[in-house]
Amino acid sequence: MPSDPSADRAPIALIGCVDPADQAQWLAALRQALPGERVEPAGEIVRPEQVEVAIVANPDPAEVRRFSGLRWLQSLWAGVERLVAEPAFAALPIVRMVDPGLTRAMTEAVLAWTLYLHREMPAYRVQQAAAQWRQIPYRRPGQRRIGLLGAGALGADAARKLAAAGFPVTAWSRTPKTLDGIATRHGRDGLNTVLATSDILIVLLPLTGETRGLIDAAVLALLPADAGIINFARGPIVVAADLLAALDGGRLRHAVLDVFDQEPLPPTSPLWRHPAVTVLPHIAADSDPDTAAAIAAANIRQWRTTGRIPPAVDRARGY
Ligand code: NDP
Ligand code: OXD
Repeated sequence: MPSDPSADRAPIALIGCVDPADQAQWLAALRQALPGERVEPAGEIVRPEQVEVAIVANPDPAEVRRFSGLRWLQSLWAGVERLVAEPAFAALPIVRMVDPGLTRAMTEAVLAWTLYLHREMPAYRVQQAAAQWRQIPYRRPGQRRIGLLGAGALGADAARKLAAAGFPVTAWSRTPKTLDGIATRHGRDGLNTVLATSDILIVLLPLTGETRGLIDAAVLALLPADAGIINFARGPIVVAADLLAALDGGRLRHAVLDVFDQEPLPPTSPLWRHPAVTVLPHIAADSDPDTAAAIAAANIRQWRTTGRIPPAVDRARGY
């Protein structure tokens, strides 16, 4: 009788899917992608200290602490700032999600909401509510400069597709980067150049000690008059009060926000009802169980075969 390789291995814990339907969908996708493993919800694991690897979906760090024998974490999310900030995991490698399926979805969202601003949809929505027939002069994409903060797995692809759609793009990163057909800048000095040429500023940075509060009143003041901003990264990178002041003062035209300091965005937040703000419920690019489970499975299989943990978040950089 063939032996079951999963029988003598500790299970892999799935931590952090709180919605039962969500959890069932992830479990099914992960079990299908990892036929030689037992993937179990964290709450059902009787000997948590035996678990060596956990697959985590934005978990409460306290829940992860129960698993004292962990060798590494595979995140189903691209952003891992909560885990990185947890002192108890300072020595635990965190492998974040880098998935071409997620990148495709994010680029689609970047294109959709860039075109939303570029083709003046917020203004036409307001005009329609007032039964106002007024044609806003058309600008070609070549006349709308885009600044992209973040040129990593997500930002680099979005930059390429925006450039292919005809927009002049300047991408900003921490270290120097070369991207075909795209102007690039890096470091704090490079930021000012990017801001000055961003009719639409798109934020795709990780949340770190350096990026928290980066987009404040001083930074917003460097954008061209009437600029738009899209934040698809993390709420605390943009200082909400400074953003509201810039919108109220008429310096900025419109903000598209998918991420917030507190999620869900509390009903009392002034952002909900602000005429120059489009609120999205963190939907720019959701991890897709079908594609993300395959990436997590490939990482785990590689670790089982070689003993090498896949490339993990760099603690010193914070991402
Ligand atoms: P990567 O780590 O691949 O890329 C990060 C980019 O940001 C890199 O270009 C990096 O520079 C740059 N960067 C980091 N710190 C700084 C800094 N201090 N100054 C300048 N540039 C900096 O991340 P991803 O592209 O995969 O993801 C980005 C973020 O998007 C995630 O961390 C997450 O928060 C968010 N996200 C949001 C989603 C949503 O649905 N709203 C979905 C998925 C992700 P360098 O190239 O030099 O390293
Ligand atoms: C992520 C996200 O980080 O969905 O993956 O925000």
